[in-house]
Amino acid sequence: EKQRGVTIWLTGLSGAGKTTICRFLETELRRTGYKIEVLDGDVVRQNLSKGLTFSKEDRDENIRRIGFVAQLLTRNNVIVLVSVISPYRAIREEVKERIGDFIEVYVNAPLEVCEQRDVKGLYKKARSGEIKNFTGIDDLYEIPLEPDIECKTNQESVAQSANKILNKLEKLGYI
Ligand code: GGZ
Ligand code: DAT
Repeated sequence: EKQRGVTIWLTGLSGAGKTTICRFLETELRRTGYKIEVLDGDVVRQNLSKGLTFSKEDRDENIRRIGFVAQLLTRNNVIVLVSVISPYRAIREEVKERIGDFIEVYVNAPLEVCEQRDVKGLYKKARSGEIKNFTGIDDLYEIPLEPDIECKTNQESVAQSANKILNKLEKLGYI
């Protein structure tokens, strides 16, 4: 039977666990033989979105570009894993409507937890003022109101978070 494409959109604060969950899913799904692509904010900003800032306009532009690529891949039966903060609700909704086969995952850890993890030392820089407009510190994050899945990464293991997504994919017939 032919594979159906879908975009799995992970949204959440820096350090919430988006990249970690994506890596786990990527490994798991590739092992099973599915066609997968990953669009990670960090990587996209080095090529497709090179030069964009973290202003609202540029974040929305970043999300629009990623949404466009995700749409092309999804309609070609690829499972697309997107890992971006995507702090603004309106643009997330816009992308969701456009793609259709779309699963919104809210990767949720309290700001204090993300800040304590400080995976890349960016919260420290944001607190000291070295980085401006850092999401959660001096920039907005609009929480998803009705995500398809919520992963509470301070209460569950990476495998548990990833399994919630795999179960949903199975239930919806994408895998
Ligand atoms: C948020 C920032 C900022 C600011 C640099 N605000 O933990 P990371 O490092 O890898 O994830 C963050 C990444 C965010 O890029 P996205 O493309 O996902 O953002 S958005 O969806 O809002 O367009 C962080 C790093 O870039 N970073 N400065 N000011 N994150
Ligand atoms: P992000 O990509 O959202 O910026 P990350 O994946 O780089 O975040 O960092 C998340 C950190 O949290 C990483 O050190 C692993 C840890 N972590 C603990 N429990 C987790 C879970 N259930 N899911 C994802 N990451 C988890």
